Amino acid sequence: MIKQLNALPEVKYEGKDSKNEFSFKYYNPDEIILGKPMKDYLKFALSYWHTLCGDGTDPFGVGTIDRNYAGTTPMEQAKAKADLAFALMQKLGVEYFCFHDVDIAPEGNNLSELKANLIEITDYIKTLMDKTGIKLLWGTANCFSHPRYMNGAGTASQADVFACAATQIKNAIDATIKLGGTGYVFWGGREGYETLLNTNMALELDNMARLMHMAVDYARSKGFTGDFYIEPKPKEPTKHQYDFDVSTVIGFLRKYNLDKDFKMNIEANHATLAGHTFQHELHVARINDVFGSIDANQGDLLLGWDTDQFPTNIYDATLCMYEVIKAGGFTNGGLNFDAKVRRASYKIDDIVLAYIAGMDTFALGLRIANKLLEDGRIEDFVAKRYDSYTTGIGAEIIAGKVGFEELEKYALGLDEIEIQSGKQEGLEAIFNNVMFSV
Ligand code: XLS
Ligand code: NI
Ligand code: NI
Repeated sequence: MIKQLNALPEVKYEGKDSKNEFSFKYYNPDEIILGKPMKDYLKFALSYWHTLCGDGTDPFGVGTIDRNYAGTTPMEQAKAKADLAFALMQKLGVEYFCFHDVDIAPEGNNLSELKANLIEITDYIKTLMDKTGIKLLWGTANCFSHPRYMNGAGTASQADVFACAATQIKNAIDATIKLGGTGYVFWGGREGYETLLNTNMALELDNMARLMHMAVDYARSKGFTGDFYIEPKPKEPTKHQYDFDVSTVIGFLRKYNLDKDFKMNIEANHATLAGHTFQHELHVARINDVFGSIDANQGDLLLGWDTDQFPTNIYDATLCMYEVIKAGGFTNGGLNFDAKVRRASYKIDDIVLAYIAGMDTFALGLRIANKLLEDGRIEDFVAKRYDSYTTGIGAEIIAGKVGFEELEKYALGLDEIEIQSGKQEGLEAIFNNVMFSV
């Protein structure tokens, strides 16, 4: 694969009229938008698992994507895989990556072998990072694929399994710190249940919180100053996942006093699986000060699972970047393409084109979101819609100066109220007007 990749041109910005498919039409990394280079607003990251590991296997067929990394031993293969990852990021100008422990290191036969492999491969990856300037956005541990986690990891019914999960997370935190990562993710792949008939939900949730506290205590003691993230997802692989959506996770974090250390890593496809829009999840995180990072992908609303497609929907990307701008941009987080090419897109060219499509989609989304804010009509409408809370009785409600007695007295003295229009269609038309005049 590396040979085919090397044969491809370096991907550069050529503008929207270019017909060169190996060029960016909207992503111009150093162009300043809202006072920052686009690349700093977008902070694109490569997902190691989909881009370097997934082979297109589905329940009906074997892999279609060549993952035969040159090298005889699993470690040699892991190194060849890392070489390909860094060559690909350089070709695309992607400056960050994200990994699970077992994406980068051979799993070996037991946890000790995994630990040793992780140390060896991170030494190697560190040299590639130093050479290229590419950085780690976040790391995580895969506590869902191995059969030992069939009943969960932090929420497993057996303490021995809990101990294995803690061990894997400890070593993944060490790897994250060693590579200078600014985030550590918890995604609860098996942290949920299939049936309440066999489940002690109260204990499982308490244990999950215990595991997270241990992770925070350990990482902070080792000097980690980045963010911890929970990545909400309502279902799949379990029927009910405990990290269901942003609101549910906020309740969990507050109950267990984890809200100082944890933020959200929000994935577009998980939002829609939870019956929300991507913007809804970002918005809820933003207004609760837990917006952290994004897994940028998109689902297929006609299918009911996490299809993890590369994002190409400009409307959703615009609303996403609108929220990101309003959140003040990313601090430790970024836009990680937790996305995979379709099974029939089996060539390395397809992976490059998929990243170009995703990066251009978010670059265009950023451009349009910026225009929407400059245009100001939507923002002004929202501000005016609530202006009754800035004076008179509204200001008194906000200031906590009135209660039911005072409000009753006030309301009984009112004449007929002229109720405002919500003006949804008009606002949608403004949105389209701005979107298509970019
Ligand atoms: C799966 C998740 C996973 C996380 C990292 O649905 O999106 O890929 O991002 O464990
Ligand atoms: Ni994800
Ligand atoms: Ni996902």
